[in-house]
Amino acid sequence: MSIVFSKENPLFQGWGRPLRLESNIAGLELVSGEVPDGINGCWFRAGPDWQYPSGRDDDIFIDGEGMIHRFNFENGAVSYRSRWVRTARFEAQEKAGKALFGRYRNRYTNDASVANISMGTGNTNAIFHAGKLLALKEDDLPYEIDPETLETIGKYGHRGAVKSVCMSAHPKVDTVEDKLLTYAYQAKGDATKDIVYYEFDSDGTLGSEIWFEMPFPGMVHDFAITPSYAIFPIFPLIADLERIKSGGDYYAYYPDEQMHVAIAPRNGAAKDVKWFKGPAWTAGHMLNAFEEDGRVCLDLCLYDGSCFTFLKTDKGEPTTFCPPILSRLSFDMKQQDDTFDRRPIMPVPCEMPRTDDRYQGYPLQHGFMIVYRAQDGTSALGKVDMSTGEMKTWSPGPRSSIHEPQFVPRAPDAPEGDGWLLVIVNRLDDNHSDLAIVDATDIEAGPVALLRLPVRVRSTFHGTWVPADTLETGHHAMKRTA
Ligand code: V55
Ligand code: FE
Repeated sequence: MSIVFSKENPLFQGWGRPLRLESNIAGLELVSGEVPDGINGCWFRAGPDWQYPSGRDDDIFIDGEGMIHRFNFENGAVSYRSRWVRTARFEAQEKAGKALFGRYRNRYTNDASVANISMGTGNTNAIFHAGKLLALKEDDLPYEIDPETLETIGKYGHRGAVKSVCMSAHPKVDTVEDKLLTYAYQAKGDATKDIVYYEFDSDGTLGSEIWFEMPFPGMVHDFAITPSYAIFPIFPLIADLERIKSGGDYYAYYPDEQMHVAIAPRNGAAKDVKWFKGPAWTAGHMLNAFEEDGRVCLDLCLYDGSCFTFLKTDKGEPTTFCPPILSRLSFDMKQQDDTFDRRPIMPVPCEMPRTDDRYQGYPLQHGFMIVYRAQDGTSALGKVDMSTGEMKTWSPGPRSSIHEPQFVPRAPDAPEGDGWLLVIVNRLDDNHSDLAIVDATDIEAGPVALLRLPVRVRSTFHGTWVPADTLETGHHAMKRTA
């Protein structure tokens, strides 16, 4: 059987070339600087790769099989390991020696032999809670991964407590209270309107859940929390079963629909959910939310149209590129009507916003993100002052791009933003990646350490830092100082 990836699809060209490699590199080469003493633990990330070519030209980058990556920091040395997430889908294809699954989330394009196998890839995020490392994709339940070997243990439904068929890839792990705050959307299956919000205790026991319905089966890729509320932005990227059954795209962009924001009191019920509506804006990723004078503020990378140019409109027309602008939406929880305010925080387009996650839900001073330098695929690390919008950057050099940055606190009780940023740098012309460690309090100074991988780290989506003692005890023990 011949393995041929589409030459028509730019997805498989250049840096996107499938790598299909499980790595085990003990001791990364130090190019410059020194790995700081205080960084001990593991950085886990998830990303897509392609087990086999589907033979189609409509594959999209969010649909590759999951690869879990780990950088292990120990006594100033860093090792790297990557392993496939051995999902049911992966194993079925491995057995057949070829792709059996068709286009993104469209089960009607799958081989008949896998009609009852879920399409989850585990390619989007890796989180650690209650002693378990989980690989996530929003259309399936988590896969539990052995944090030591990165072998896949199996699908994980919180000991049967989870009634949704899937779980978001963007949970919030409260590393101070050691809780997992998460949700599922289209929670009863493809194109269903159900959302469920879950809170899990420090031992992984389900504490509370709130079920409610969306106005349409929209995309809710990420959400936000504050001490009192869970905030769900529901965008007019809508799944339509008729379109899906006819072999079309899972999602389309509906410019005549509205975005909706559902704000649920965390200790409340479905009847307490407050709804807001706005234009047909979209977003993938939230930076943070917080409460202020009876309002809820939500900071996110907002697009004035579709956030995915590979999607068409509901009428089958192409969607046009519009830049993601870090914006603040503000919701008056006492007001009677369903409107909200919007203002930009920073004018430079950015994505994959991250924070010092100990302070998720509280007003933040610092945001970290990828800023785009040009249309040639290069990018830089950005840091924004959330109150002034002032941006600082570190550029990794020519023909280079970065993955989503990861903040590591200098100590469990360090002030907000005091720590390091871990950044994977793609050397676009050199067929390898570097790992940069940047002091988060002075990113313009450049990396305090730069390490070199002998291989590419194919682009990853999201990940998590797990301190060594948390890996050992299974519990998060961070502190908030204010
Ligand atoms: C997104 C990403 C996904 C996905 C659906 O960024 C939405 C939004 C990485 O996979 O499956
Ligand atoms: Fe995401």
